[in-house]
Amino acid sequence: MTTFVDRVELHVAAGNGGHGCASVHREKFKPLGGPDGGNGGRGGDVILVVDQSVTTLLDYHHSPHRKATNGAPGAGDNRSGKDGQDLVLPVPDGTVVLDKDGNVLADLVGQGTTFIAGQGGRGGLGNAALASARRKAPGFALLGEPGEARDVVMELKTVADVALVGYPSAGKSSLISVLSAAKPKIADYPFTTLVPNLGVVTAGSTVYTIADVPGLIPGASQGKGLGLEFLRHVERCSVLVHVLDTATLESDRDPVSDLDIIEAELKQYGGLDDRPRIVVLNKIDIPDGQDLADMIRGDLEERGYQVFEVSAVARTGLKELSFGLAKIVAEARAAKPVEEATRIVIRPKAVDDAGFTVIYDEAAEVYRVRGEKPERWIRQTDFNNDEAVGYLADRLSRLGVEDQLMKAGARAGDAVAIGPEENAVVFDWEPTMMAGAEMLGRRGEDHRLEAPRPAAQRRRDRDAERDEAQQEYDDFKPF
Ligand SMILES: Nc1nc2c(ncn2[C@@H]2O[C@H](COP(=O)(O)OP(=O)(O)OP(=O)(O)O)[C@@H](O)[C@H]2O)c(=O)[nH]1
Ligand SMILES: [Mg+2]
Repeated sequence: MTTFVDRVELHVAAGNGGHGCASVHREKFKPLGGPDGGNGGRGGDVILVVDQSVTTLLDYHHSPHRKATNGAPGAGDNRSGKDGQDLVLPVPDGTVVLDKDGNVLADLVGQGTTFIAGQGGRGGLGNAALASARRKAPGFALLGEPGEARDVVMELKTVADVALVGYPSAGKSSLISVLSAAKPKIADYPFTTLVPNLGVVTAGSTVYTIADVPGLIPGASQGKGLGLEFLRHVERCSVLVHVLDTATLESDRDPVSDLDIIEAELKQYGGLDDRPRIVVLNKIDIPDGQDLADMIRGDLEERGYQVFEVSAVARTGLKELSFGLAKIVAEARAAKPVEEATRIVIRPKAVDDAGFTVIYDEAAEVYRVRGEKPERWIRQTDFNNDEAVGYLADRLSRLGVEDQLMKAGARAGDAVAIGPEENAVVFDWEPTMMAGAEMLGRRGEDHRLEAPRPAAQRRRDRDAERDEAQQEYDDFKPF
């Protein structure tokens, strides 16, 4: 059997951010100038976008690995690295994106609906951007962050107004080919259609889409034939059309029992009871077919079905059918809430951007720090560069990580791990004096015993205190 293409696994890798550059401005016969290392470029995102001209996931079946380009590293003379290019992947309307565990990440319906499947890494800052009054000439730059890499599963649930269901060879694809401009494959053997065909029908002022589904047989809902997989395409359609073959040569079949069997399969599959249905008796160009249609028509109408007699080959009854469907589609649309404008699906952030947690992991005897920022800063740090490591310690301290470690009971020399358990950076903790100074006040003094000081004196004291803390911090070599 031809490979199944409306469910594919896709491996996306967003681009890595470019590293920042550490460079010092040089000119002939001039003293060394300031830092002039540029920033690294951002890595490209991998973006899924609904494109209604795309109808299958076949492309992704053939090449399931997709990567966006990396950001370029920064360079001297304040030159920023170029951003990586986003990789835009067109997907059919109705593509559902799931993670490996089957959780729905995005349900992409409507032209232009967008989902960022892989986020590009940030570029690292160059030393020019890291310079400050305190750190006039940083001898380091930040590393670019790796782009997000992940595996997703994409499933297609065709979005059409009308779904044609029926036995193999009932003439579903033939009907689409004569009602619309679509040219699906038609043949006299069962299971000609392996993925749904979509056609656009214009009937008066109503334009609607019609899809066929691979032929169904008894037990389809249990996986017989092409099975249940394809019934998911029906889920998105608002009207169901039973296409019944009035001229089948199989002796054990007739249109009414075919209808009952397909209905039983739909029931088994579930969730389709509320969809309006009509019946199309096809192949009435064959004399026996017309006779049979005449015989059963009343029966079907009694059951409440609106019945259309057609021949896809002789092209009879098609106008009545297409206008009849237009009416039902218009009613179904009127009953549905107005369609939203193009949606952009944004994934919620797992962790609060500014937040972090510190917990003591007794089993491993380590303090664990988790949080978006601390983990990002770790990735950005070149651990071969002492200055870069000092900068990291400074950032962590300013975020309050050191304070929290102290509150959690950490002492100098304790193991601290930042990042996910399987991929953490572990180091022996040396509290920086910045954190210590804030926590404990000036050593050798007790604030409670202090006499009130004039404002100017307080300001001078505070400045001195800060300078002292800064000096201690500057002298201090963490890790
Ligand atoms: N005589 C006659 N033959 C028809 C008519 N409609 C379809 N057929 C023939 O029936 C056979 C099956 O038609 P398809 O349109 O491929 O049937 P299908 O329902 O799409 O079948 P699957 O894709 O296998 O489920 C083809 O040989 C068609 O030419 C019709 O109105 N009259
Ligand atoms: Mg077909």
